[in-house]
Amino acid sequence: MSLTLWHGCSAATMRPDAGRPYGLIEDAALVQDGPRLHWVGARCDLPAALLARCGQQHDGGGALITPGLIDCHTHLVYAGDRAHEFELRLNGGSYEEIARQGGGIAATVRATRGASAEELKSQSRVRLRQLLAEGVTTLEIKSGYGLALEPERKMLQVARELGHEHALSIRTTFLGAHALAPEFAGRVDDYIDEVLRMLTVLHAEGLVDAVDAFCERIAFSPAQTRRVFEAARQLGLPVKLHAEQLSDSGGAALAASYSALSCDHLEFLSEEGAQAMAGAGSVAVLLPGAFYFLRETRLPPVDRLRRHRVPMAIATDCNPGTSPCSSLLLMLNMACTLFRLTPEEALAGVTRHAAQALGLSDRGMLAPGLRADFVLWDVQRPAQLCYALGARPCGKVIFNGEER
Ligand code: DI6
Ligand code: FE
Repeated sequence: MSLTLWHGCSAATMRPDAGRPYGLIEDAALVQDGPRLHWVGARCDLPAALLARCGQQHDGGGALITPGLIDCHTHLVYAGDRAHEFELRLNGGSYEEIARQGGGIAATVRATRGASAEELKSQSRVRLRQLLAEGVTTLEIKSGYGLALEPERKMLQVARELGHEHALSIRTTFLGAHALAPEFAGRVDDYIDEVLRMLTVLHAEGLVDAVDAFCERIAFSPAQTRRVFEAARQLGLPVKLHAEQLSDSGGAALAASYSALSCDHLEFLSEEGAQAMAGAGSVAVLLPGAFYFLRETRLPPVDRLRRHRVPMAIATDCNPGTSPCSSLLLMLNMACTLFRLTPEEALAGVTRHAAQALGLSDRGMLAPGLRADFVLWDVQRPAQLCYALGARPCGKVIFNGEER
């Protein structure tokens, strides 16, 4: 089979071993063999024999090529929105009032339970397409607004179907332990029993790639989280955790003891937590959209993460309550402006490290043998992807070797 050459471009390979920021190659050539990259390097180093095998040749027109972007933490499948709560609060309404009117996560659970699978899919598709338009080629989607078997299954099925309808990869995460189901008020441990039952069923149906929980004073305790992780381990599923978002409950160290793929949020991460994550190889997923939208003041300990060499990923956390956001490029900017990541760290956070946060070793960089998922951007330098607000620099997107 003949190969395809891309030239007339620069390439941010994001390879850490390249010895240059972003693994940048100025005058680059990429050779793809169908769905895989075959050769990536400087155009002048492209072997003549390889060039001769390239049946198709594309001139990138000076584009910057990066790996396809990866949004590794979203709650993208949900029904309704919470704009009304947003408005109430800005008109002086209190949390109690909003809660009394049935607001918060409970409102989204009601809307999601009440929506048909088709309604849920069409509402979620709008957000998914916004991410697609920004060069996202891999997307994680969590359940957690069903909180009972049928609606959790519906959410995961919708997520899988969206993946089949669009040219991108979707990874599903079971987040039954997101909030207490209303039917279980006052009986949290009984709800965890139910979460374990749901997990077993949904895993058997092939709907679960990973397991997550919300470990926080307002959600589930470390002991309850541990029960969920034990069940995941029995099923051979990797775990992740919403940890240390509003307080330090030791969730990151607990997750690390289960070799978590990632710990997410982490504003209150301790020294011990960071150390445990480093030892376990867990990725720190930072979510600047939630930090911004909740007007948090406690920053995630980026220097601590750097010191312990914990890889940092960046994601949208797309959800109706705390991060109503479907722009990963905006998150790149916020990771830099709010969290003071360098543009190189931010870009690694939506490519190489985001792949690692999902346990995917076949993507996130431009290198031979990896998936041919890449984006041609209408920019000259990688930092421009982090710098501009509201720009639409995404040109061609190649997914699984084919133009999308
Ligand atoms: N942490 C959060 O901040 C969100 N979920 C989570 O685990 C809240 C989601 C919502 O309000 O709908
Ligand atoms: Fe989240």
